[in-house]
Amino acid sequence: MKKFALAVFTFILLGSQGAACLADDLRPPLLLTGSHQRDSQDLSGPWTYSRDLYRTGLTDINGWVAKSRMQRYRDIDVAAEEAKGGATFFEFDMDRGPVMTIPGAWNAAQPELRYYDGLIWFQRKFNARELRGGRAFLRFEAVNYRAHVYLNGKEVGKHEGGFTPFAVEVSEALRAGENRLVVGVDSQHDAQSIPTQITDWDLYGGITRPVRLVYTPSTFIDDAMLHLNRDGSIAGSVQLNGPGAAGQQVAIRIGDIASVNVTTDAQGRAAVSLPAPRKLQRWSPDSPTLYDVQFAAAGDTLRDRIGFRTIAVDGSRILLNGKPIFLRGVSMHEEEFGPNPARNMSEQASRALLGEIKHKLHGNYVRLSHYPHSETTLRLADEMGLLVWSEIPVYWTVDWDNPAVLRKALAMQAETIYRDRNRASVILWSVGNETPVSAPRTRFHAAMAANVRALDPTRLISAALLVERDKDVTTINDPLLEQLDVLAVNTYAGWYGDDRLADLPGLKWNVPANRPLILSEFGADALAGYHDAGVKKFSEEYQAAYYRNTLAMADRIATLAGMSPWVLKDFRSPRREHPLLQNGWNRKGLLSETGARKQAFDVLADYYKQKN
Ligand code: GCB
Repeated sequence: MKKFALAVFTFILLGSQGAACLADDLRPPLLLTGSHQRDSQDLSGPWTYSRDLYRTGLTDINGWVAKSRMQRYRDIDVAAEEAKGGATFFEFDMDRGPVMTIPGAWNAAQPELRYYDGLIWFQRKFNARELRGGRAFLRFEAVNYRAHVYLNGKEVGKHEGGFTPFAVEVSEALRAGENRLVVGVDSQHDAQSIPTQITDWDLYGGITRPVRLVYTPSTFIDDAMLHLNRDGSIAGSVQLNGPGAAGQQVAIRIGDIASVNVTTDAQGRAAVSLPAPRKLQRWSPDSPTLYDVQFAAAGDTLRDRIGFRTIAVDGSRILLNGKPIFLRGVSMHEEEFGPNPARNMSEQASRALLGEIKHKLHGNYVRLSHYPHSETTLRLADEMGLLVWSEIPVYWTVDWDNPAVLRKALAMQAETIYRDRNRASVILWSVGNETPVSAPRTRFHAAMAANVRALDPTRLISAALLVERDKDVTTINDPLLEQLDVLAVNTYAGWYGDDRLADLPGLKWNVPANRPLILSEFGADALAGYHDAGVKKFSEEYQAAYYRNTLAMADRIATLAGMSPWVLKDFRSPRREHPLLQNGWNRKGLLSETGARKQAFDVLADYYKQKN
């Protein structure tokens, strides 16, 4: 009977696509949540590398080259070979290779790699200590787009997806003393990748976020989560990993205001539930209270800083801690810091960008587009008090009818949710951006929405939808609407197309009266420093006037619950090749690539100030 129920649920989830995946299947086998606080070694710093233009490390053409030279180099124990006086010449010899600083995209590292799109092998040597019964893991926060990981000549793992973390166990392959880690990074996207080859942002291939060697006891806490329920109770879960995972007592402490003990089941899992302590202060943008939370079990301790708040929808309003809130936000790409961005978000860079939103724009919300941003950014959003929209790059179009692609999307979504579900700042999981309506696409998104609801019923689901225009009336004609808690639309009237700016305030929105609506994007390009009294496109004056008129239009949408105009900062995009105005940059930033404020920045800041 249970099996039958499961099968029915799977069918509902995936409709005719037939692939069987449920939320539980999608739990990454290993999470190592909070590993930055664990006993670990940061492998940031100089790595050597070798380009592999013919992809020989991953290819065996018709068995002619049984093992390519790259593969031989990668799989050999170089140190042992040299010690016994063996081969010392390798064509892909990374001991002598050029050096790159990791984390960071290769595009910014060397001029010749600016537009390199393909495979690069990286090597890092490091010393490890003896494990003495403990275990060791490599945890990568992000590798764009595919990673092939080898330790001391042995393949230890691979991963697809450029923005989510993955961990591999290396207890067997690791040596006390020197180790050689080789990672093949393949930036090539295709029609079955997520996203596909064409987006409106730069490729940024490489090991773009930190890599750590993490040490744990033989049984350890792989993941632990707590949140505040809408009924006022605190709930959560703990997952242990290891031979002693079953039947363990887990002691949980929330600051000095609450503590509770639970016992794990046969799968090493325990549910947590307790009444919210009377002293509990709710997290909000105005008062982003975080508690030091500690989970202790089997000689292991996992720490996190967690905020407690509720998020809900009531008619057309979004309620934070039971009170209506208007989301005063902006969209942001991650990599855009400094004139030669390398998609390496240091805490300082992230703080600077979020600070612009919070303190200068008077915002309380950020759309982290179009993929999961770094853990650093999410933790800072918690700390600084910014609400977050999070999304995975199911962008424009993917191979909707392909079950393998759906599985990738669901896995990516699960990796994101498991990574960030302790972040109070995250209130919205988005399941797509501007995907043209069709039956297979709607089925795909519906499966994603069902997946999100199963993984995390405490947050709201949205998607940035396309709209239809008939004369001056805009409609959302999209069956996906039924699956969403919050409707969101991208609208570019006054920029793309022929609308006159003066007509924007008069545009009408035919949207459901009892659902909250967010303007997830609106924007216009401006080249910083280009002024034109005639208010020509690409001038700062045009962008500022566009904002004034679009905000006047927004004021007349009765169900509007927030907005995240496009975009905080100019960002690189290879499809933006106008030789004078763009030069490879999308110029819709309120800030230029060097951080200069354009006129529209003040227009939005003034608007948010009076809305605050
Ligand atoms: C959009 C996309 C965003 C683009 C933007 C633009 O609707 O969601 O990724 O960069 O428009 O500038 O056209």
